[in-house]
Amino acid sequence: MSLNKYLDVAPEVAAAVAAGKPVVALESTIISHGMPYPQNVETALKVEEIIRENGAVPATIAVIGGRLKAGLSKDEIEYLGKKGADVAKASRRDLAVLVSKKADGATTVTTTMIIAHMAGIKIFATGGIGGVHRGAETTMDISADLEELAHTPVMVVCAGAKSILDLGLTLEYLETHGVPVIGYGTKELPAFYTRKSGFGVDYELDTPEELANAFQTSLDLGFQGGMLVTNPIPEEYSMDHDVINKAIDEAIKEASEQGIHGKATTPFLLAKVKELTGGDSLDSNIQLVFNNARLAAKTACALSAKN
Ligand code: PSU
Ligand code: MN
Repeated sequence: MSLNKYLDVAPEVAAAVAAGKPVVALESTIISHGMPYPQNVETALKVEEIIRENGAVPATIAVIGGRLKAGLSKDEIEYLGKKGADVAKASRRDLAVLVSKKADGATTVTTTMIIAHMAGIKIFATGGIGGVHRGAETTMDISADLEELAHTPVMVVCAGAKSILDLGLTLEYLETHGVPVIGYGTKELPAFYTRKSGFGVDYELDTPEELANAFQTSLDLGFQGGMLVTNPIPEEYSMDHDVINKAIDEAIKEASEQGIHGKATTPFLLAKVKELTGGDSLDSNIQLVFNNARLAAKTACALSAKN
């Protein structure tokens, strides 16, 4: 494999990829913009540990000093976690300028998929993806994550999407762009903090082997797009529907009153929801990321066993 000249793959990650061993990519916007310090750093390190316990090598992804990094050191994770929202949130449109300026960037689902693919990593675990925002019929606010899922062959394991988004329109967009939405052990799309959303997924698959088979088949078919696996939050950590939906409605109202728009919208809504629900939503958020890391690692092992 000839690697991109701006890419640095950590030696352990490069060795695992070269040997066809299981590797799981992780994003860094969840560290810088998704959770407060120090829980963000603790969570990021614990997620790496969970991936190792389940037989795979973790590769946390970020842009540091203009280098695309697949595999961060503890110090680099600590650095991003401490800087928090002072690190640029880097989506596809930001990457070239940040790299040319030798700047730092926290990678979203979009840029984590891009860099994972460059490094030869096929599976990526996170919390929630971006999607079509409520009111998108007038704002046109649709996350670049959906477009990336359409074009980049990486499996993304998440807990569904938060209802800060219009989940129905998000599913329509994914359908149009040919992205399969899989429910892990469920026929219903999970809504991040809750196991149910009222919307159906395309397919239910029930084991890591089934997930690996489906994704390998997509690769064998020569499809350039990804696959979205939605894994419901464990029952004991899921939140009350009414409590979370009330907080989300309030957060959306405040965002519109304050004229929040563009790339600031998602971080604003996430922080507001957290503020309105106290520590409960943060605890749920952390637990669902752990749960996704376990499933992604097991699926990476199953995929590796096929090759
Ligand atoms: N949704 C979450 N948690 C997150 C994000 C989204 O529940 O941390 C982050 C991810 O990095 C995602 C990004 O890729 O926000 C989407 O931002 P936008 O909506 O601006 O595309
Ligand atoms: Mn947006």
